[in-house]
Amino acid sequence: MNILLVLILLASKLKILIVMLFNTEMSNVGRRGIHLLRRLNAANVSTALLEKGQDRVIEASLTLIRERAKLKGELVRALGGAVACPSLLGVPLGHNSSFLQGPAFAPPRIREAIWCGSTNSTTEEGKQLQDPRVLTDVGDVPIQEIRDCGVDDDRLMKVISESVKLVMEEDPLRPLVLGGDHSISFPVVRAVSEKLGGPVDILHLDAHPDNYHAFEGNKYSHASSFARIMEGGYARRLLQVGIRSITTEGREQAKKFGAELYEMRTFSRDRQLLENLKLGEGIKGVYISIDVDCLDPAFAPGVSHIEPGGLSFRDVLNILHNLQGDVVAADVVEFNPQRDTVDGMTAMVAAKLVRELSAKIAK
Ligand SMILES: [Mn+2]
Repeated sequence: MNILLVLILLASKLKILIVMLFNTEMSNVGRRGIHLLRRLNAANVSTALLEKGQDRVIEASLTLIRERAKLKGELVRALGGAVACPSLLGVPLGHNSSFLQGPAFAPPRIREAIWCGSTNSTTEEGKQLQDPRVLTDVGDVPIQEIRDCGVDDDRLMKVISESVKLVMEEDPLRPLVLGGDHSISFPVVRAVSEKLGGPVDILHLDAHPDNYHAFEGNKYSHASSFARIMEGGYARRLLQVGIRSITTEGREQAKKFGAELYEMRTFSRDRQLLENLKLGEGIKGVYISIDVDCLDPAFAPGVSHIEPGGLSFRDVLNILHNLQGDVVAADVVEFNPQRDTVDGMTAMVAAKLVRELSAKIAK
């Protein structure tokens, strides 16, 4: 009887141990992501088989974007009269964030808020968003589906660039990209510059300069995208506005790249200049990158990196509305729905940024 009791006790202890081990293993898989699974698979599966499958998935993903862009381009051209038509392209990528990965879930929340019944579809300066010549949509790059097949970031970044080029292929469509974390700006700007055949001027609104050489060893980090952009020669001028969280390395990198820093601590002095910008002259145009955390958290709490002391929503709109220049593409990044208020206030903020950018691009 005693022996039986001991055996039962041992078995339950063993079960607890197994459950603990299993949980640890699962959380490791979760943390290290699909690349661990890829290595595990690689032991038993030939590389050729894996790569062939990845090629097919990527081709299918690009085909959907290509065909949607073609259809939307045909529609806009058939309606006539449009010289530039912004087209949404979602890039639901969050794994290059250094802290939280919620921005991967942003594109559908932003779309939902753009068309939310609580407001009408007219932009502040009177453009009608229901008109496909003012705003169209080619859908999302299926980031998670591609990563799930073990595709690495070198290739994934190329897929993002390729997707942007497919939109630009369909004149008069211009990419208006929904992030995602800020790492996506590198492949997007690269594609825009390569497709247009020269550098652009970049207006970058953000609490952070995102110019680390390789943050935490990741060259594709969301904190390193502007280092990649400047190294690639994709920008002539880089204006970074709203900056209020910058390290010594950040300042050194900004100096090295010749970036023009407009910090919050001197915003009242710089306001006049920033509300009268003229960019992109003599080159391929202007690219606008808006990190939602450029705004003070009072206006936009749904971000991963809450940094007090930022721009008001009206400050940002004044800068955008008054900007003179041909805006060839733009992105809105770093909205994190997992940190938003229950009524989705930051989603509405991100959506209004997208709506006003659409009005700025459309002509
Ligand atoms: Mn930021």
